[in-house]
Amino acid sequence: MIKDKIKLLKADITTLRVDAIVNAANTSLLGGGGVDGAIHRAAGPELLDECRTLRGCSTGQAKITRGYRLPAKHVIHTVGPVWHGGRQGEPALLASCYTSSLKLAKENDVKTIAFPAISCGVYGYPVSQAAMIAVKETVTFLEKNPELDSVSFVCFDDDVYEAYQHALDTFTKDEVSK
Ligand code: AR6
Repeated sequence: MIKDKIKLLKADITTLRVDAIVNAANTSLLGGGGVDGAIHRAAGPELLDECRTLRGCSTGQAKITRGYRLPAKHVIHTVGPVWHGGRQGEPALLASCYTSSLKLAKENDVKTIAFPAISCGVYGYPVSQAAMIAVKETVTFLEKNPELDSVSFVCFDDDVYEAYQHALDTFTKDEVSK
């Protein structure tokens, strides 16, 4: 079952021993606050050195680096959209963050991956809508790509956890009724 491959965690993503953690980065890929800052602090300066070679990343796209001092082997850096009210392509861009990251994971033989709630902090995306997009894109990808073993959604805040729980319940019901 797809739902058995999806986990909901309350954790600091920098502590996870997975093949790849996803970073909610900005287009420069040169670090920032929030989860991006936490990942760079935990990975050490070598991460920034590698990021400098990548020449940035467009919104909705993703790029991969090594994990350096993190327990995770890789970091997949993706750039979520800034929320401007929802009519400037934000849902498609956020969906693309998930699909681009998962595609990059597959291409790099990543079997276990953990996502933060991309765009749900400084970038202001409404959490309930973001959680539905994250879960929907992940379920669709897992249906087509069974080689991926597990996808964790890491929720730092209680409201984020509840939103993902609701989204997972929605999609779990769909799976059962198929
Ligand atoms: N582990 C898991 N989740 C975390 C952690 C952590 N250690 N720290 C924060 N979060 P944000 P965005 C949650 O603002 O909205 C940066 O400056 C946080 O509570 O990190 O995509 C970048 O450089 C929230 O739910 O990312 C960009 O400029 C979620 O991660 C900009 O922020 C995302 O919040 C990106 O903004």
